[in-house]
Amino acid sequence: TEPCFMQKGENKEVFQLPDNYYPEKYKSSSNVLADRFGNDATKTIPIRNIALPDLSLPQQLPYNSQFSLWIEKHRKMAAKLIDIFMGMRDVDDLQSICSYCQMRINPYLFNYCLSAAILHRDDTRGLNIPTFAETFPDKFMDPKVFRKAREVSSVVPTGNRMPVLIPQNYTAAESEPEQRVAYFREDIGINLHHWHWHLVYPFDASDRSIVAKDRRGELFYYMHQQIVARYTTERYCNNLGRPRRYSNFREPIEEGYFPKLDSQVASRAWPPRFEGTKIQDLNRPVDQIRSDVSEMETWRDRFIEAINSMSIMLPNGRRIPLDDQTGIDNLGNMMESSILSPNRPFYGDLHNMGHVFISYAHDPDHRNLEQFGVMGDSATAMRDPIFYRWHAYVDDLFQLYKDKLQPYSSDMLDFAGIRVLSVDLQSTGGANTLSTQWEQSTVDLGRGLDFTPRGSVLARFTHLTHDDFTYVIEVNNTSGQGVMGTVRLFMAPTQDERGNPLNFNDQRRLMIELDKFTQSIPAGTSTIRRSSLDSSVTIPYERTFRRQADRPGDPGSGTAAEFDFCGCGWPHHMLVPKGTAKGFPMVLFCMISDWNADRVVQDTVGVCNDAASYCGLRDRKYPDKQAMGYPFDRPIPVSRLNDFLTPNMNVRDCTIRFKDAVRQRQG
Ligand code: CUO
Repeated sequence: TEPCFMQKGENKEVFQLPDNYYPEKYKSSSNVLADRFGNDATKTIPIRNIALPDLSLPQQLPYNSQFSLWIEKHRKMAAKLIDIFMGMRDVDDLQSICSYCQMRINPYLFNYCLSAAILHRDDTRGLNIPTFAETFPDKFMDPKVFRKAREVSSVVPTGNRMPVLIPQNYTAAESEPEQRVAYFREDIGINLHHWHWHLVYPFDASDRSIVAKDRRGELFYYMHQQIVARYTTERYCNNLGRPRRYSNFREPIEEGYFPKLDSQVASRAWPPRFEGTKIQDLNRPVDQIRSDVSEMETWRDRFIEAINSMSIMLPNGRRIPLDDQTGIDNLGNMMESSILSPNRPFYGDLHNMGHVFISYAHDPDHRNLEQFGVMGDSATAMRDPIFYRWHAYVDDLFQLYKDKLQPYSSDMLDFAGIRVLSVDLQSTGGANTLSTQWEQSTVDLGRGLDFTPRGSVLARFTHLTHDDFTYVIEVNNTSGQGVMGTVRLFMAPTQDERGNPLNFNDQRRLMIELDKFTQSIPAGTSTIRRSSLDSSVTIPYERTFRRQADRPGDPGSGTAAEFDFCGCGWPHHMLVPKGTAKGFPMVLFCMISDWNADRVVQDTVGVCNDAASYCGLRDRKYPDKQAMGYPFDRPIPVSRLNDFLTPNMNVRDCTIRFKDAVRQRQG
């Protein structure tokens, strides 16, 4: 947090601040500071002295406090600051206001608002910003790492530094069954994806166009539905039952969670939640939060009533129908809730306040002066087992609506003339066997360490990974001419944690999207080969963890704005569930649907479009006309997956085999 200092590789660039930009406490020493940081500078960048806007609202958040988008007071501060950043005439003015803000505004708030502004301004597309894991590594890893890193950075010269090892499974002992899926909950890439998703899809802003992205309410539903499906599958692989729905807000939460994270900004440990804690009425004047648990119940009941009556009550008392086209999008916005909710005063803020109630369960009236737990922050929420219990329940509420829809008729599923003869996986493990294991990778903590001397400090962490594989799809096209199709690939478990076969309606909700792509299909028989690396769900490891400057030649890179949008995407190393040592049975599903019915006519050249399934496209429509999750998003009135298949679909039983070994990431 040095006020006038920024380093790029070997070059040290120094901002030259106008005198009035220094905060009071530094004013008397501004010359000393400028000398200290400026003496070995390779370049000095003068900062424009602009007429400063009113920052009193965002400055109300103490510098050393936590920041949460789910707290309305914080949200208003963020909206104001984003407005200020968006309103700057040009990049020089933006740079100027940022220099002014950096020492005055809470760093989390500042970083969020600047990231949002960079993402939404036209003139910041060329700007290079570091990944969030580098800026605030304290949100993603064991604080012991920082002590070691401090040691390394002050004793060992850059170049000779060995990576600091981040332990695996450090938050609980093996006697805690939930710990078996800690590799998923605490995965750095998964948490980064979730933070990015919420950055790209904010639910509040004074500029409505920042929120009003195409089908954002539906994507809120779908992306989180997929998280629950993936997590449930991981649980089955680890002999754990599906997440129990957090549906009774009066019941104690059985699972405790002890995050073992320290906030470097707040100089505090993140508070834990003990086993058996109940959420309680909130009264925290300091956060301007006053809400009773009964309010959540009222919102929930109104949400369910809307589904039962298949209509939404508007503020003027009229009702609009929940239809096939926009129903789920409206419900997503009502549930989250976002400012696009058709009636926020009436339907309230169920999902967001669920996060808030849970994150303050340990100190609902602030008598212990504690801040929120990990559920209060989109960068950390997925670490806590209750996240999945809450989102599984939220998903059940969405399913109530989906269950009201007519099942797809065969003409909404079939593709005349197209027959999928077979679908197979080819990988190192042999045909239709996927191999998973641990892998160690490194991330640079240099930027997030708030001490000198700095420079690169690498941390090595262990995560799940899988061997690359290829889908091989045999197609027969009897239409007599070439056609365009959309290939949809999903995978689901076939049995629960006890080895009992899943009934199809449960299995359908566990269909994990693996890939979706447009394919030209010549007349006659042909073979489609598709690499797992090209998944429309994931982004490559490099994009999750490295800033753009570190990865020249990466096709998805190019600009920082692109990078920030492109930073959204399921981490590729988590594409495939862990499986088991003896092999966990899954079923692979392939459908080729008619592209003419699916296509969205738009120009996507130059748009980062390789993780559109969960993240959409920047400034574009969601690139698939079908409902998200199609063809499994609606109830299906058959009892076996095989009975559901139309000729343009096929399935293959496959196995995921896990090897308990660690390999090093190459390169
Ligand atoms: Cu992403 Cu609850 O919305 O975490």
